[in-house]
Amino acid sequence: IRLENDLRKGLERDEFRLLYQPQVRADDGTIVGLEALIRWQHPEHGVVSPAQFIPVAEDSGLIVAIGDWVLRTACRQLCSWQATGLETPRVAVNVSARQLRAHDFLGSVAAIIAETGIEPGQVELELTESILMEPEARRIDGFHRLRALGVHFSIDDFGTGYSSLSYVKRFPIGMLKIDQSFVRGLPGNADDAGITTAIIAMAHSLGLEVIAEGVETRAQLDFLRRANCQKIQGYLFSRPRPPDEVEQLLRQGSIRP
Ligand code: G
Ligand code: G
Ligand code: MN
Ligand code: NA
Repeated sequence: IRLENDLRKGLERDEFRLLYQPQVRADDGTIVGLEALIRWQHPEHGVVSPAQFIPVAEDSGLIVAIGDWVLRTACRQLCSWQATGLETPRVAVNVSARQLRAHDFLGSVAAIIAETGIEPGQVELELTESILMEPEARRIDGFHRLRALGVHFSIDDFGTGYSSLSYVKRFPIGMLKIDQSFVRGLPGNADDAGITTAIIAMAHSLGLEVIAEGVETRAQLDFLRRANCQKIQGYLFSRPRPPDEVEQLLRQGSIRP
């Protein structure tokens, strides 16, 4: 209850901020996306990880307000970069299951896109497999409406959930994000290497893009390049960074591993 109250106050007092982690092309390091990752600067406890407060936000329903804040802040950031003449890649925002179950989440996405004036094709929503396991027709419609506007959808932490893939047929998914638990064991662990290779091949045969998360070493990158993984995200290229540092990277256009 303490943390819940603090979260509520934190929203009022503007204690949250977004970091952005670049996503790059595997072949030449061109920046092709930014994942927005929330941080909470708590007045007493310092920086609190979303791993700690997102579950509390979900249980209390505050995830709806926080989720709207994240999307609005990310859209505004891209628009303000564009206003200075900077070309921006798309921004990916994490969506929690509870947020999606909340009343008219997809409607609020459309409203925030309209309100901020961002080009819808610059927005990507990261969904988890569990979200897609409980579909209702109305919600699937909502996804297709946003997709028709230009919004992109990806599956986060791919391979850790049910991976039934039947949802790929029903939802307008464009990209799979290979979970970092598989990337960690590359290239030496035979299971991780096999799973990673299989996910990449499967994505390609379904016409989906694929990105590997949590890439930390040159050996992991080399393996993923040979396996034809198109995109990379991880500390090897960049940690999640504050907007002023990301702006410098965007001016460079690409990052060396
Ligand atoms: O950035 P970090 O590795 O600390 O993130 C920890 C977890 O918090 C990850 O699972 C990440 O997806 C999640 N997370 C980070 N930012 C957001 C956000 O804005 N919304 C939601 N729902 N989850 C987030
Ligand atoms: O659940 P999700 O995939 O959204 O979580 C992403 C989390 O992974 C973020 O909290 C981010 O800080 C973290 N992360 C990003 N790149 C790396 C990396 O190369 N290594 C590790 N260990 N964590 C990473
Ligand atoms: Mn994510
Ligand atoms: Na992930």
